[in-house]
Amino acid sequence: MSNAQTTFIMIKPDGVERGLTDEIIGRFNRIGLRMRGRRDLTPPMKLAETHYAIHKERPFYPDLIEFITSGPVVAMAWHGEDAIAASRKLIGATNWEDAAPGTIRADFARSIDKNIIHGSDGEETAAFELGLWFPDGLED
Ligand code: D4T
Repeated sequence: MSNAQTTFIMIKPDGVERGLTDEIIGRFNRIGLRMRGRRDLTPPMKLAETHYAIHKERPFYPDLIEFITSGPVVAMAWHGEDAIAASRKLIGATNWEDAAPGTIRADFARSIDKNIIHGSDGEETAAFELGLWFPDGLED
């Protein structure tokens, strides 16, 4: 049975600054996902606050907003079979110390707050985040 999904992926400012964009895009291509949109931008404050609204009450929220608006990110839409779970697996656990070997965070992240990349954690989140970052829609 097919379960085609589109998920929202963002290379965070630390990933872009460290020159990991092409490496990361290569990994998504290699697991068979297809890019349906890409925006390179420094997130405006309001966009960052809406994206992370769910974390508003958490102690790390102010630093998280400051970090995500600190420089360019690469916002992307990736499509394919079980794209949400497949992407989360490729990315690895939030904390790099718990991330499985060979995942993006295990290979490149060395702190929990600057952890290179974001991926939607479910279908509802993916729909919300894709609408937020790609208000003009996606490519086929
Ligand atoms: P994102 O949303 O960036 O893909 O991360 P995760 O889905 O893996 O993790 P999350 O939603 O729990 O955390 C969102 C974001 O907050 C940062 N963070 C998280 C932090 O700075 N300190 C913390 O203690 C936690 C839990 C990292 C990711």
